[in-house]
This record gives sequence, C-alpha cells and structure tokens, in this order.
Amino acid sequence: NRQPTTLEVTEQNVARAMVKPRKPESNKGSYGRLLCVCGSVGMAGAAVLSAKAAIRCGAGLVNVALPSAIYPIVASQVVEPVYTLLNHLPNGSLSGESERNLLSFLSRSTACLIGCGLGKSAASVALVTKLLATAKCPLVIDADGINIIAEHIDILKTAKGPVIMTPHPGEMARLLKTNVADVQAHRLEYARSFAAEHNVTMVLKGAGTIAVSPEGKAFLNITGNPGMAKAGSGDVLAGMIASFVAQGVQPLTAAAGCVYLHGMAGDRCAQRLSKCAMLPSDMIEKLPELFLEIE
Ligand code: NPW
Ligand code: AMP
Ligand code: MG
Repeated sequence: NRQPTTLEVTEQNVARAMVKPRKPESNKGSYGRLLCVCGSVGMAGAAVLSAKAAIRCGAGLVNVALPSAIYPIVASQVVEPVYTLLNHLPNGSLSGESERNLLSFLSRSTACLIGCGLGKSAASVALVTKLLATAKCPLVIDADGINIIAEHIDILKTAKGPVIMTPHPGEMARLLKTNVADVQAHRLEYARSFAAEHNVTMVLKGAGTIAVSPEGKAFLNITGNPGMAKAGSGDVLAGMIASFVAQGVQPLTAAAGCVYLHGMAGDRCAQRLSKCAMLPSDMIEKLPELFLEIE
C-alpha cells in the first residue's frame, strides 16, 4: 500500500498549502495548541527561538514546558506563550505535580515539540520516554530529543501519533551509528530507509535539506544559504514545523513547506543583513513578509 517513491524540488505552492485562510468567526482554539518541551539550564535560547518561531507561524496557543530555573529568562524574551514549570525532585526525576501539569496539557495538545536545547540528563531521557509513550498528538522531535532516541531507539516504537524528526547530519549519524561523511554521501537513501523502518517523517537538514514521508515521498529544498549555519537556526525550523503540524497540516507538507520558508527567510536575511551578520532571530522577523506574499 506504499506510494511510489518520488523526489520533488519544493516549490512555493507547498508552503502556500500550509497557510489556511483564517475564518472571520474563528478563535485561538481554531489554530492548534502546541506544547514545546524545550530548553534547559545553559540552553534557554533554544526554547526562546523555537517558541517565537512557532507563534510567528500562526499557532493559536503555545505552552512552553521548561525547568523553573530558566523560566524568568525565557518568559522575559517571549511573552505570548503560557508556561508549565518543571520542578525536579532531589533524585532528578520530575515532581508529581509537574508531571501531572505536563501530561494534562499534553492530552489537550494538537502537537508537541520535544528536544530543542533539552539536554541529555537522565531526567530528559525519562521525559522523552514518557512523552513518546503518552502523546496521541503528532510529535516533532529535534536536537536532544533525537540524541536521546539514538541511545534508546526502542522508545520510538511506543509512539502513538505521527512522528516527525529533524536531524542535522551529526544527529543523523548518531541515529544510524555511523559518521557524518557517510550520512552526507547517502542523504536520500538513509533518510528514506530510516523513515520507512521507523514509520516517521524525516527531515535531514543541511544544504539541500530532504523531507521524506514514511511511504518514501520526498522533497528536496533549494532555498537557504550558509549564513544559516549558525547556532539556533535549527531551533527556529523545529518551532515552525511544530506550529503548522499543531494547526492540522500533514507532516510531510509541514516539513517541506517550513524548510522552504525557513530557507527563504535565510535568503532575505542574507540579502539585507549579510551572511556573516544575519541571526536565527532575524529569520523569525522575516516570516511576516513571507506570509504576506503567500497568503
Ligand atoms: P562537524 O563539527 O562539522 O564535524 P551537536 P548542536 C555536525 C542546542 N542549541 N553538515 C557537526 O559536525 C540544540 O537544540 C541551543 C555536517 C557537529 O559535530 C541541542 O539541544 C542553542 N555536519 C544542543 O544545543 C543554540 C553537521 O553536528 C555536530 C551539520 C546541541 O546541538 C544552539 C554538532 O551537533 C543549539 O541549537 C551539517 N550541516 N550540522 C541555544 N541558544 O540555546 C551539524 N553537523 O553536537 O548535536 O550540537 O547542534 O549545537
Ligand atoms: P541546526 O544544526 O539544528 O541548528 O540546523 C541548522 C539549520 O540551518 C538547518 O535547517 C540547516 O538546513 C540550515 N543550514 C545550515 N547550513 C546550511 C547551508 N550551508 N545551506 C543551507 N542551509 C543551511
Ligand atoms: Mg539543532
């Protein structure tokens, strides 16, 4: 029952297909509830960038679950989300109240983003394991979420909803227990085989990002430039994809469409700010201009 395997270059129509017209009588509940489980002490910026990108892409409500210690930093940078504070017991595990709050919001979420700046502590491993086994909504898994899965591959089997993974070549090499050069030499082949074997949508990042569905349908992206090769770019992309998935867009369309727009935002920043000086946060600020053109 598999679709024929195809590879298409992503065009603007894929991005346009993600952006649904907003009906006059709609309200914030009409545009999805996204839970972002991102950020840790030392990586507050990943939570800020992913949440800001998600809000800029139209999600109705974003809830960021993060360690209490970084809440003041993140909330001072991005005020639109609500926050779920995660407190840990002396043994490192999540307190009962934090876990109840998190799972309560998860049960009402239309998508969950896990992993940007999460860290790889034992508490993060337990959190990723619990979220995978519990969530019924689509899960977007990036960064340390991927690194944790690479060390505990069997937890992927427990997923109930669709899973979208967004590795860069280093993370893909960890997933496949190989090296970056080998990944780069077999990008399409490895992305397709991982997607099929684990029933996930794969976004293998880097110049010429590939997005592949579990059935093998694939998009190749040609927007973007090396000005995006800067810490934080991937956190922006993960927030964008999660936002559209939360709004009900199919995983492969959201993946390919957001990779295209993220690269377009990078290209506009490079033109106006230079590849050298452009920042991932500048890319988020370019999104309104792009939506005005495609809406
Ligand atoms: P190299 O060095 O070229 O040999 P890591 P991370 C490789 C968080 N962040 N082509 C590269 O290989 C993230 O969310 C927080 C080829 C390198 O070895 C994570 O949670 C930020 N190779 C955590 O930090 C901003 C490529 O991968 C390795 C490649 C760690 O994530 C930064 C680096 O990857 C960051 O997003 C490519 N295109 N891309 C914050 N402000 O809070 C990557 N590699 O070791 O997984 O480290 O990606 O920085
Ligand atoms: P991450 O390594 O997770 O921060 O992700 C980096 C993001 O920037 C990914 O979306 C990459 O595809 C993009 N990126 C990095 N380097 C390049 C490049 N040379 N050309 C195009 N996109 C890039
Ligand atoms: Mg990353």
